[in-house]
Amino acid sequence: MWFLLGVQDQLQKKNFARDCVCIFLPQFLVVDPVLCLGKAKLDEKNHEREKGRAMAVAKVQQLIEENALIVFSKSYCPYCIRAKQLLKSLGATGKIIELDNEKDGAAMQTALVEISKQRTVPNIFIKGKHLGGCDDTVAAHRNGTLVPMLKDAGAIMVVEA
Ligand SMILES: N[C@@H](CCC(=O)N[C@@H](CS)C(=O)NCC(=O)O)C(=O)O
Repeated sequence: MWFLLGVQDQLQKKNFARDCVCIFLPQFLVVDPVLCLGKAKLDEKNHEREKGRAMAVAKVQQLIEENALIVFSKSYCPYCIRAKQLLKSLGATGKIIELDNEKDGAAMQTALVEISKQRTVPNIFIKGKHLGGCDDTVAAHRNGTLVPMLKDAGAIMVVEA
């Protein structure tokens, strides 16, 4: 079902083109209200999706900023277990988020891709800086940079003698 609408000015024409599925004739606009409704619903869905994405990015960014050491992990992931064990063995303390136990874990993981360009877990940050995954953590330990980084972040307590 199509409606034929008279279009008075260019602005009206522009707004219709943005909000509706329509065909322009020289003096008229042909509008399908069913398709218009479908497009409005799709626009709303995209808007909600974008809102959810932005919220997840903000949440993850805040977690990274607020914690000297943070490990985004999955409880069953062997690489995560290895990285957490290594950090624990060094006496490091920090926040661990098991994404598989969080209701917005999938959204957080997508946000992590945006923030760090890394999809896999573990995804580790020290003092707001992206360290990487398990391999990167092990490599940093082997080349002697991990402990100083953790100390500088305050994630390992330094006891003055
Ligand atoms: N080389 C990576 C391997 C990490 C990895 O493959 N993790 C798996 C879980 S065990 C993963 O994130 N898979 C994708 C997913 O769970 O979405 C590292 O050292 O961290």
